[in-house]
Amino acid sequence: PHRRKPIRCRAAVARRAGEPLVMEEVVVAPPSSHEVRIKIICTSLCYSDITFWKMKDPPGYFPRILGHEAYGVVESVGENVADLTEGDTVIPIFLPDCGECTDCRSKKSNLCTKLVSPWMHRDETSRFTDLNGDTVYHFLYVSSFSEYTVVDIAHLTKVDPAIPPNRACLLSCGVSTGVGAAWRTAKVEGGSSVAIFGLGAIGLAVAEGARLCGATRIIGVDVNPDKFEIGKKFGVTDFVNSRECGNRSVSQVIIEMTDGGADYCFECVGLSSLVREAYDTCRKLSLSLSPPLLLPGWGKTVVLGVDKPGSQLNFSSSEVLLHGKTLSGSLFGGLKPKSDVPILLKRYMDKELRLDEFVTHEVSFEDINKAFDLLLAGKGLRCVIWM
Ligand code: CXF
Ligand code: ZN
Repeated sequence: PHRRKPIRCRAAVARRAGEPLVMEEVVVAPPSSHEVRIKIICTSLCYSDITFWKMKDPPGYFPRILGHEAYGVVESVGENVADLTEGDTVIPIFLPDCGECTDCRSKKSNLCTKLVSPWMHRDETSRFTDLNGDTVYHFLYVSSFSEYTVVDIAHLTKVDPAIPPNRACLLSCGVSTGVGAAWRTAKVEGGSSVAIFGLGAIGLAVAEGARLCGATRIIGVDVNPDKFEIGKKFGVTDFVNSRECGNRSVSQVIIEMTDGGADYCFECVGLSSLVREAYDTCRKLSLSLSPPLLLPGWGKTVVLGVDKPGSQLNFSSSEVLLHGKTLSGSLFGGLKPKSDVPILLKRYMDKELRLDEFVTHEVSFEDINKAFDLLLAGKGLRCVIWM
């Protein structure tokens, strides 16, 4: 039976860019076709929430309900929903998996082509209104900073209810992105060497993924020396403090450590200059060999960080040709949300994948702005917000 009544509930609304979220009552419409209304149990803060909270350009799409890393229970379903029912436990994922488009049916990609506006639903309308009757916009198809939200079924992965909500929610974005980048995008093999630029939650999740793939050398690069101890929990074996390389570049230091460069490099900060450094760090053919064209290199660099819109990368065509390296992006770690995330959750339940160590803080919904303060101050990895 479809419950077709709007719900009034609490939401933390971003009224203006960069200003603290305001706890207010909103009205959440019933789910439309292909949609489900979910009760959020807990949500965590991902850096993209901060990026889009700060972002003044393009203007518009305020007020907005942020939040996209979460765990919830299906409260009601709309028309044309076959695989989900009331009471199902789910995690929302910003990347859709419609299962029908050419890309979803292909093994080559996780980039479903149903992705449209990051603020609105399939039909480009919002399910949220404030108490004045004005539209409140969605964010990344999820908007989990609300007690209830309406999410398209392409953005929901069903999860085993035995998994604790404050662990499952981590796989809704950040940890999946990092682990997936090593596992699915780079396809790190046993015995390989890895260099990770930036040991925040994403970089540490890359380390965890590389550890699970059997990498033997996992080199973390960060400006904060405390990150080495934290990184060791996730498999980091070596540490380079990028502020303490003297007159050498980070790439020179790591090329020496690895005798020619790391097999896989990951940029997890969001700086194009660091993408360049990562590319320079990955293994290439030695130009002293002759003739060089017959011995291609194999290093692969994966970009995970989100730099400012419009930032550019610079490569000469000859180096691209001669080095034989690969540079790749990775959205959601190359994971297919509906099929790969359950595999990772099972690996957590089997005590292979480490998730517990990512949760460094937990707060109640009223204190959501504290989670923002912590992440802005670079304190901790993930702060779980309980509704
Ligand atoms: C991001 C990835 C880059 C585009 C915006 C969303 N994903 C989640 O945090
Ligand atoms: Zn995210």
